[in-house]
Amino acid sequence: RESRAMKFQRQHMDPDGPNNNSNYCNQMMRRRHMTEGWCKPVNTFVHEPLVDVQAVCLQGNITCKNGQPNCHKSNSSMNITDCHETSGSKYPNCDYQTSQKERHIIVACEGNPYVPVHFDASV
Ligand code: PAX
Repeated sequence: RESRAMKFQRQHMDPDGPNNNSNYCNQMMRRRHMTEGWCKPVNTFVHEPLVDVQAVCLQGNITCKNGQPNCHKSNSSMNITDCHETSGSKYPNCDYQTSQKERHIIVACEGNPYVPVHFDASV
């Protein structure tokens, strides 16, 4: 079955994106299987090389939103796209607003190797 590390990559990594169109989130949320069974309400895609996102696990250690101690904030800002479900979205017709940003990302890391498994926030 899919590991937590692989699930993070499926849900949050798009190094070659974004494709610069307002339909990005509608396409990607579906293509990456986040509109099956429900519409995932908020999801961020990171447009940086995987090695650079994995390296965040070695950067500033902070407390996560849930109180766990395994979050890390990127030293640099990164190119990201936030996908937010619109008010008119209704499963199975999941509809998203696409917003491109440059932000520091905060991820939770686990395991050996110590790699990203959860996207906590962007700041
Ligand atoms: P997840 O299910 O929250 O975490 P996500 O990051 O894609 O998925 P499994 O076995 O899958 O249940 N894990 C942790 N979770 C939270 N906090 C810590 N410290 C932690 N350490 C390990 C994926 C797995 O990581 C494990 C956790 O147990 C899961 O294991 O955000 C909800 C979703 O929205 C995304 C991020 C979350 O999805 P919430 O409620 O935390 O705010 N999301 C949210 C986003 O992509 N972008 C955003 O800006 C925000 C705010």
